[in-house]
Amino acid sequence: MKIIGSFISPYVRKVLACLELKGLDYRVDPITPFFGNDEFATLSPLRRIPVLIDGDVTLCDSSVICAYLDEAYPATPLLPSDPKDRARARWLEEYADTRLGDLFIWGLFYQRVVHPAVWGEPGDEARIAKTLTEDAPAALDYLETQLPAVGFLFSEIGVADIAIASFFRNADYAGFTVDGERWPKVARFVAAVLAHPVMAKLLVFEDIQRSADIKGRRQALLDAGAPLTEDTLGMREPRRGMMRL
Ligand SMILES: N[C@@H](CCC(=O)N[C@@H](CS)C(=O)NCC(=O)O)C(=O)O
Repeated sequence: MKIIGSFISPYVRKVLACLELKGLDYRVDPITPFFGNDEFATLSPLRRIPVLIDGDVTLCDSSVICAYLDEAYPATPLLPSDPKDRARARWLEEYADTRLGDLFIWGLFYQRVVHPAVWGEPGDEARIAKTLTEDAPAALDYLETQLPAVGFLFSEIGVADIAIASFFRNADYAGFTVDGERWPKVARFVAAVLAHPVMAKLLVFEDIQRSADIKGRRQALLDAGAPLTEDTLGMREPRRGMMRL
């Protein structure tokens, strides 16, 4: 199986962690968002990552990909078995991808990390301030009512736990930490999921990607055991996709 994506995307991380949880073999075609060539656009019409290629099937969108993985490779399920729990897991996955994505990716990580690096300009300070003072606290208030005081959401770790925690790792990269006194359940839950072996394993590759010089990055990742394919879809100049700015 091939995943087109970057180790530091929260949506890619979610898919890779689910592949790890299921013990499936995969390779990553390492593309940086906004730098995809025309072939990438034919595989991903919204120009977004991740993309999964499994034999003759090509799929976009992390939720579609994880649902496919769970149906095609049912061992170690990503969802609980009870219908009500399954529905709640899907909702929390959707809440993470949509709301936490808006806040932590587009409101913080994109503004503070991606925008200066890719477009060479500072991000939107007003948007960062609104995210930090209003929108993120409201989301954490909601999560505090949804997350358990111990363990994972359901009996075993699954896609909803992984999706939620994945966004907090990018929030951390953008300088945001959860106030454990105000949101103790969120702080404990995020720490527990990020410490799980399937997430911890990926952190090694993320650290290299964030710190290694771009010329030495590929070799550093390979040396650390990252399962990479050839880099076939990148290009030199970034191209704006259909970003939700
Ligand atoms: N709903 C999609 C969102 C994927 C997404 O937004 N990925 C970002 C990287 S974190 C991307 O590729 N952005 C490029 C763009 O919007 O042009 C999913 O769950 O896979």
